Amino acid sequence: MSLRSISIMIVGVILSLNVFGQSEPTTFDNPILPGYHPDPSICRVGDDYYLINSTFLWFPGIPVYHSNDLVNWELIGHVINRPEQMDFTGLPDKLGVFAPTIRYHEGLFYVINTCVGCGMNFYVTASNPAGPWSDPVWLPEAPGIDPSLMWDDDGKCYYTGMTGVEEQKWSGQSVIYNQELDLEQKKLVGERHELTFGHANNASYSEGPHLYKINGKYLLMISEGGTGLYHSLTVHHSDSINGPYVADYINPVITHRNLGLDYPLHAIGHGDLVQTQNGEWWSVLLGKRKIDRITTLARETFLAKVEFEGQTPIFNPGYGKVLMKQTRPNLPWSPVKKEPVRDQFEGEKLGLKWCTIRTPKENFYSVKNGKLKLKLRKEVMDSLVNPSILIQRIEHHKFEAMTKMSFKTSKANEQAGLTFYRTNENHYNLLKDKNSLILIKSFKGKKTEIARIPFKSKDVYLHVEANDLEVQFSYGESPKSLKPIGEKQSLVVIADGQGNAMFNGPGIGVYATSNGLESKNQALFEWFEYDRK
Ligand code: 6LW
Repeated sequence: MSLRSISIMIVGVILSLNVFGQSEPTTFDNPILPGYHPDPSICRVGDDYYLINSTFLWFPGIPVYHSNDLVNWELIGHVINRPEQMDFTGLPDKLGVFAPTIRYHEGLFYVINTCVGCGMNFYVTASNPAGPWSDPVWLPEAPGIDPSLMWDDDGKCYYTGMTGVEEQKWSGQSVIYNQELDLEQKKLVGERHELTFGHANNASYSEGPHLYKINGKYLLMISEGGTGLYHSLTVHHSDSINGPYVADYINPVITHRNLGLDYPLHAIGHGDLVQTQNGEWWSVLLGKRKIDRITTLARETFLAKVEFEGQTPIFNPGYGKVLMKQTRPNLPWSPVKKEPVRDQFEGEKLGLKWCTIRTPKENFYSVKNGKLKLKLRKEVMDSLVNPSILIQRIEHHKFEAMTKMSFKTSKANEQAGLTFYRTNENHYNLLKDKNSLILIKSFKGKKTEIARIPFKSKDVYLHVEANDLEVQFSYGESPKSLKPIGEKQSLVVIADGQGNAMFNGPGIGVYATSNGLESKNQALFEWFEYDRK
């Protein structure tokens, strides 16, 4: 080999290494956003991509992710992050902000959505997608859920949504409709048009519509079958925005419902389309991974290639299903800075990944001098209120989490520790109280004390290790001397379809409560670690 070809090879290797020293892969892995990331919606501005998800009661709500390659995503902000914007108090975990849509038009980002149980349909705008987002503009005249927006060539803005029908001809029948949205008057105007009930003659829960104008024709993409086993995406075409819409013979354009109960990825549906600056089409959609038919990580966001044959979008040509690995989009590889495994609570702000449950009405935590301080308040996580809880998404079937906590109390009612939360009725807590550590399970609202161990010292390491469908809690006075507390527990407690755990997803984090009595006490957390195994 000549010196010249060696130097060309070296330059080639250097060019294929990006700033973070990783070589550029040719493929990507699904899900692109693992863990609780349902109902994805996406838009592109130049070579920037923005993606949002539904979050029900988690606050801040509706995360905004940014990417330049559709594979590496960075959390840049939240659409709902001021308590005045929305009040989730009193709502069960399956209500709150449902499937949102993000769009960009003439210098402004729009998110349109439904707060179920808390005001219904609204939109917000921002010139920077990282925020701040405006206060909601409510659309009380818009029935139903799952609103989407599109601008036609004449500049008019159209709202597309789903709602129930007065007399159902079959179970779960619903209708997709559109109406003009006058952004000056901030309300729906003109006639409402029924676009479709879905492709199947027994289509249930036709929902999650998005309307696109592609090559001069209108493409309506919707979900059918409900967000579980029968979920699917169908498309419908029209020459006119208000219809009539004709179902595509190829429908459903994608589904996993025909792959059998044991196929490890199901519930594929609720998609949105984006065209890259290089002309490729891609879709983001939701899906559920399964272990022994059980889903613990809830609905996650997947990416699939789309190619148009005429007006018909073909999802992953040659496969027709969502792939766990495939050739990545033809876009410059743009890795984002990885979150450190250990959050040291530096600075004065909590990282964007941390959320609470329901809208906080008062400050219950602070970050200072490398510590997270959590106030004990009388609220408990079993009630439909905002308790002193901070959690982050669980993104892996096998993971470990640990925190170092300092907490002391002389009162029997005060507790603080680690929480594995799905809903107010389904959770595990490893808590320290006056003189013990207790592992408590709540399943479908029934609370069981699994183990109690005498424990006196102020500092404690609380640890959890999840392995697919099982979880082991442990504790110690040092990370090297962890001891199990209780037997291995089942993660069915926080899985889909158990009690009211349905739309939302699981989180891991910290919790403190004085169980109904006022308190001035607080728990200090020095760090919190979360890592895949
Ligand atoms: C979402 C709708 C749905 O708005 O679930 O079952 C709702 N279908 O599309 C919550 O994700």
